Amino acid sequence: RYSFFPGEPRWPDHNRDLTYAFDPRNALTEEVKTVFSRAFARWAEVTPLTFTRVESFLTSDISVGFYSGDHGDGEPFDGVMGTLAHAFSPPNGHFHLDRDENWIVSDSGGDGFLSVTSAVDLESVAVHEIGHLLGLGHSSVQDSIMYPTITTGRRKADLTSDDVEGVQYLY
Ligand code: TQI
Ligand code: ZN
Ligand code: ZN
Repeated sequence: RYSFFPGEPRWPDHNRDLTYAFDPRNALTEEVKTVFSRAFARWAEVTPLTFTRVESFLTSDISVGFYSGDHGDGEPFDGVMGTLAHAFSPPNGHFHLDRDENWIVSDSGGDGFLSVTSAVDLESVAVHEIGHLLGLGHSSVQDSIMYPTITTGRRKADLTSDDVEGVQYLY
């Protein structure tokens, strides 16, 4: 079953139209940014929340960036595999990804299977981390997005009823 962070933090009622921005230092391609917009859209579909991409990285509610190793928040990344990404509970909004992973950036077609043992599907990780950004902890339901394991090379980006029930409890 779904879980929450201690104290059940969530985005406040007056801030349900959330903005997100990418770290301009990453110079991400539109293809990569589109993967994130698809991931946000999955959560927007089942909640009253909206997610709008803005340019100003410093004032957006949610900030997304790829970093290597120690990047200044006391939770350094560790190179290929191990920690892939982290996101903090509301209303922090920081969403960091390990720049050193072999990220699979795929379009919406196909099932995203790739037989590379160290490749990780970006959209799957983004959907999971956005769950944390919204206040969800880990789930005990194996197929859920918030279940704390991921299979390398595999896409798992569809919300399950467990994820939906969890986020709808909060919003
Ligand atoms: N990063 C962990 C995660 O996002 C960080 C973490 C550990 C965490 N415990 C937590 C975050 C408790 C919030 C609350 O779960 S990770 C997965 C998994 C990671 C893991 O890099 O290990 C995904 C990132 F395990 F679910 F597959 C993305 Cl999808
Ligand atoms: Zn970080
Ligand atoms: Zn997690």
